[in-house]
Amino acid sequence: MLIKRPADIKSSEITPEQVYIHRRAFLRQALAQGALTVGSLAATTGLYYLFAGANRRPPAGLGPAKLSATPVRDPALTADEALTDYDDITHYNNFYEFSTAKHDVAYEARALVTRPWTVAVEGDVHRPRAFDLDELTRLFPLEERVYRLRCVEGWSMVIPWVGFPLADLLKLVEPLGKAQFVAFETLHDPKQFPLQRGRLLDWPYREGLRLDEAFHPLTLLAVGLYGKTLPNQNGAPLRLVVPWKYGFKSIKSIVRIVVMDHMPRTTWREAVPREYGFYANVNPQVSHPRWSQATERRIGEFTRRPTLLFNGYADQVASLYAGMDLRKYY
Ligand SMILES: Nc1nc2c(c(=O)[nH]1)N[C@H]1C(S)=C(S)[C@@H](COP(=O)(O)O)O[C@H]1N2
Ligand SMILES: [Mo]
Repeated sequence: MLIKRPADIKSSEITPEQVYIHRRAFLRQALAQGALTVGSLAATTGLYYLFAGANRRPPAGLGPAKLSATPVRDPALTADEALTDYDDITHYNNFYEFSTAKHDVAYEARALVTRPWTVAVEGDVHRPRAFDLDELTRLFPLEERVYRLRCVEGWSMVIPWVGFPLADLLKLVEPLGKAQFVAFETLHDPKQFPLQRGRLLDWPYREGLRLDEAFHPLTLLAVGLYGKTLPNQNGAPLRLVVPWKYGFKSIKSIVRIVVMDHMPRTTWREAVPREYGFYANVNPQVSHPRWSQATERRIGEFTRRPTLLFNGYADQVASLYAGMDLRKYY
């Protein structure tokens, strides 16, 4: 059985990529067969995505709708790099509410109901308010931002997001003087998210940022990618994107944003505190306890490339952490 209750799982066994568990089952099977098959070789190397065509696809017609956005020209805010294929961005997903198998997420997420959708923005603010999703996209001009996304598992993509700065929304609700952090929560709905019926994680998925990180111009609330509304598997209808942090910080399908005066509880940190910290800044010099973070595989490429400090955004964000020991605050 894949989904074990947390009490039965040794912390060394949990990763945001339960692929670790898959891989062991998979290696056992390969060993039992007496040989590594082409498929198993593919799954443990960059060849895996070539087999994506064999995965189940949602029926056509349920897909994303067109979205107009002003492309951002500021090179500090948008990367000039080859984009990852739409098909890879939308069929190689981590979204544990649906599945721990990346290629299955798109299919499992096909019927997620994303309208109507309300996002509550509350806590230590002068003007707490619930926003309808479509109201949000009317309130703020949409921008296209091309960002690198680096997962703690050691892969990366380049994604043309459509969204608006989180700062725009926070300014509207006016944080109180004592505000220091912002917490985010994914929708909790076990009827729609099959894995929320089990205890793989302490649902709903929660994430958080320091207030200055939340106000940073790179921090985006995304409502789309590749000029279309967000596919369900990528966190429709609204997800966070924090490009200088590991991907697990970029929480999907958000329904609640809470400004607070203390550091919020966050899902992966609570599940495996030794492995996942609150900050989770991309850093090639700070290894994950079970693997190095020095290099990464860009999806669509075959050889690994060096991982960059703050995922290549050091010029913009390093000052946020001046004087902090990045090994201690991982
Ligand atoms: N609610 C929720 N948000 C989530 C996750 C998740 O499992 N549930 N996975 C995270 C991880 S580990 C990564 S790498 C990114 C993946 O985003 P993508 O599938 O759009 O590439 O989403 C993050 N946000
Ligand atoms: Mo991730």
